[in-house]
Amino acid sequence: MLKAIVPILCVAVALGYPSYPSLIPNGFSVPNPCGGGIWRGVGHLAQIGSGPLNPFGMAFRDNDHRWNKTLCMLDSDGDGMTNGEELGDSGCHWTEDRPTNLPAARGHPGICEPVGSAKCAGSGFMC
Ligand SMILES: [Ca+2]
Repeated sequence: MLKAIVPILCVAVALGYPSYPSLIPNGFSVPNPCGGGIWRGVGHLAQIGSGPLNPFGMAFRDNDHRWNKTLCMLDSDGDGMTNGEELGDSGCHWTEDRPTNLPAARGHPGICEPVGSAKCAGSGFMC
């Protein structure tokens, strides 16, 4: 049985959790605060979506991987914008089951922006 489970776990680890972006507003189009393009691992410190979690990833995990008003109203990265404002759901109305049309994401909810600014110095994150 172990021989059957180990390969499955290895594939799951290698792929990460691709469904998580579908559980948050604009999860597949969060801008990269370190330059152009998209930050694929919204809950991670690494752009590719693996390794340690960023503050938003920790809050998402602690909220049972659910987007709701509680997570929406948080400012996980402490940059002055709520997670909802950053992800284009400033009214906190988006749900996984009834996704609404949203404006584009304005920022990254897990990385204090602008990166390298005085207000973000305490985050320790560098591009
Ligand atoms: Ca924020």
